[in-house]
Amino acid sequence: PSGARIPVLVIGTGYGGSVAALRMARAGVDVHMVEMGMAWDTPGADGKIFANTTRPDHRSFWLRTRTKQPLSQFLGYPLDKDIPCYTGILDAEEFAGITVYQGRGVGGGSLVNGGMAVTPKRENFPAILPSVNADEMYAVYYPRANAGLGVTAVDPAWWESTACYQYARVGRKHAQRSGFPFVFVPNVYDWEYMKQEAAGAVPRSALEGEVLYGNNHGKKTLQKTYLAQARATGRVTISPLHKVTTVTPAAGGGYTVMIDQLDTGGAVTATKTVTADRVFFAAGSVGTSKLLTRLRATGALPGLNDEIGKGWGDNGNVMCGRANHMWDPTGKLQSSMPTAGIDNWAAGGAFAEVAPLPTGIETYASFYLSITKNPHRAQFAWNAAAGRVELDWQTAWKQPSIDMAKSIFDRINSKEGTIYRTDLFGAYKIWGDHLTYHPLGGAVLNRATDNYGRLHGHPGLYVIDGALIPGNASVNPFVTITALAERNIEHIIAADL
Ligand code: FAE
Repeated sequence: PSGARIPVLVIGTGYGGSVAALRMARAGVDVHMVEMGMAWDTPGADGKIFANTTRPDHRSFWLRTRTKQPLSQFLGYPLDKDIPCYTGILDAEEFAGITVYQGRGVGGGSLVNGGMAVTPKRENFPAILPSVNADEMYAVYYPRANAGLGVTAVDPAWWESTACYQYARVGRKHAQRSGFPFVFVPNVYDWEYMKQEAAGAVPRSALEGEVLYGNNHGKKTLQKTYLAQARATGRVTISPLHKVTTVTPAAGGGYTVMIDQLDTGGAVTATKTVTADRVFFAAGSVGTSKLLTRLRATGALPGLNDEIGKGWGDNGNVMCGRANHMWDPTGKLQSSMPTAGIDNWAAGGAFAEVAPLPTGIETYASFYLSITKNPHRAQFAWNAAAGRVELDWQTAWKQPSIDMAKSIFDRINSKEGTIYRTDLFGAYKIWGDHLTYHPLGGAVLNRATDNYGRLHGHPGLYVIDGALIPGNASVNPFVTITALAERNIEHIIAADL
């Protein structure tokens, strides 16, 4: 209720926010979570909560009148189409040099992501989070995160035989024939459910191509894991369609938080104020960075230091497709949950996810999302005249990522006698270099905050999401975001609460 005083307010319900809420609630603290997106717990007119990837509708995008699909073309035909403006699930947030895809709703990115749950190699960890004790992370917090998220490995025997991973087996064959290490990657999808999908015994989700606009079945999103457990404590409340706009010190201690209530057209229907003793920024790398950058620049939080907004990276994301020969079909049935990667990190700076292209037809295409060791870091800044936060990333900064991805795919193409696809990202364009799925940084650990996420200059304010990680995780990031949140919240509960 407006005007209330509460002990803890958490901004955002993604990985960082969900870990913080569960652990504080279990420690006996009442927690209120504020989420700008929808609850995603009610079926639409078609009986489904989420829209299919191949049939986007109003539920698919956050306040857009036209879709902005990551793969904008197929066989040279543009795929985007008009849709009603709605508080849909996937935000294609456009900055000058990059489009940043993010999940919107209770569960954050877990609603829209591919579920790939990757723990980085131990040897790569010091470069990811240099100030964090790696022994503790690998002994305690990565295992805790993997358990909390419900991470499991695909049954290898089933993987070898099922039609829906033909594309991944082709990916393995080509990787191994060129001498690259091929690695299996765990996932949060319920593999028993997927086997039942393949057997025709249950409604299909991963095998119906569902992913970008939500999974109606099978995927263990945060709604089913951390947030379900948090709610079960009876101490956690969540307000969907509420967006935090301002956090500022309150006269009697604590922080005054201003919140806009939204309708499903995105209009503000009410403005509410609460006072919280502690506020956790868990709005995601972009959401947290935008809030903190504006609040610092406008004087609402004058004590924040000048590391706010710095150290942002795209996790080196770059996409590409390869055209296979007719004797290497990738299958018309493709599970939307990836299971495998090509690891050329040490030698070439690239880890390539063997990604699905679930079109329902045989495409003879192999599709990859590469994570690369891109050295560029961008900065958020407040543009007072325009009244918005901007990011100075440049599209040309993807060139090192393209070069690193080529360390894998040029060699595979040469070995297989194949070529790149040029019909997926625009006419004759090979590289998907205009986007990221993995925004990281902007309020970096041990710089904008102390070594546990306490913001400098304002006791009682914390960052606990992907904004803490300085731009690159060497693999898909949500397990690392979750594990770091587990580490930080344990320390904060013991020392501060
Ligand atoms: P996040 O999950 O983004 O949660 C932040 C939440 O805060 C969101 O629900 C926002 O709506 C909300 N919010 C923002 N601003 C406000 C505000 N002012 N007031 C109230 N609420 C607000 O943050 N990662 C993997 O590891 N494996 C994958 O397979 C994978 N696939 C992906 C596929 C796609 C298409 C996308 C978009 C991402 C993928 N990711 C994947 C990335 C992963 O989902 C992402 O790193 C995490 O979700 C980030 O977690 P955070 O807790 O930082």
